[in-house]
Amino acid sequence: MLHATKFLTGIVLASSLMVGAAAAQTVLKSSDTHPDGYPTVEGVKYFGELVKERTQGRYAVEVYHSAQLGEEKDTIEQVRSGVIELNRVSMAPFNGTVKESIVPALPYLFRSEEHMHKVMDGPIGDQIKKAFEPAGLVALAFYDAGARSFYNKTKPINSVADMKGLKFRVIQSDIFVDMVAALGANATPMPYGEVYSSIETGVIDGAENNFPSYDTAKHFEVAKNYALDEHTILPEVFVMNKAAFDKLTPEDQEIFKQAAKDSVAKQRELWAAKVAESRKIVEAAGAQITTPDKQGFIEAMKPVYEKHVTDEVLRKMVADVQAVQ
Ligand code: GTR
Repeated sequence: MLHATKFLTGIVLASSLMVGAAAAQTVLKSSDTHPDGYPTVEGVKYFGELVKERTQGRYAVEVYHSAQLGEEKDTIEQVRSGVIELNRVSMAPFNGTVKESIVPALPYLFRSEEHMHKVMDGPIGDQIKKAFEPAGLVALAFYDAGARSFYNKTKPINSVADMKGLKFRVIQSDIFVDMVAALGANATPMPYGEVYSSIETGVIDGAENNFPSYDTAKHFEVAKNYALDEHTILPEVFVMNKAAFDKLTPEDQEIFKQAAKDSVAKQRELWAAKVAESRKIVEAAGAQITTPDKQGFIEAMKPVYEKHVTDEVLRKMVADVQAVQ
């Protein structure tokens, strides 16, 4: 009996040591404004799986989706200060702090998603990644977010003239405020989570986003007129707190970078499928999609370049992007 108890105690002790070893795993927190299943959430989850596998379980990633940790601007502060280690956000909220992030946000700079991929996967993308470091961040990857377009509850948009006087929520960046002003409309930057009720109550007429956001945030329920003006093809950025990254061994840093790179391919695949699915969902729910004359939008938004492309570094970057075939 005594022996049996000793034996059992031994097993309990051994298993609690194993639990102890598992608990030594470092769990990294990552934020995302989108719901579970959204391509960015799944991209980061995939990154986490690869990191876990390739570090033999020493690191794991927990994704806090659906803005559980707060709105994008707040979570950017959290990842910069190290409260959380990872974050997947749009690049637009960085426009005021990371100068080079302005370039991919410029209206109609990218000719297509293919062009954007070529630029962001090449030396200009690396230059933009590097520019996040002084902000205390390592940009691990750029993810797809398709093209942003305007939608509103008031009327269908077929030309720039139709935009006049409408009130739009824009993502939190001065460039977007100026884009809307250039079209003769009014812009209000506000957190993503406030958009639905602001449209519903008439504080604003609409907003601007891609099909998957328009769909999953249910904005199509309150703003039925979606105009495919496609003013920016702005990618998302997946960032890591720099101090947390610097603490990794060089081997682990490579594992993280490679896992991020591998997650890009996965996210792009999921993205393409989601765009098609979301378009179907919103159309079935009664969204009216118009295809306005893009040339008018391109011409009207030219002053945005004069105002925001203000130095040699940015001018060269814009020219470099345009030169990528
Ligand atoms: C989405 C983007 C989000 C968020 C949102 C917004 O397209 O994926 O990260 O930035 O737009 O408009 O706030």
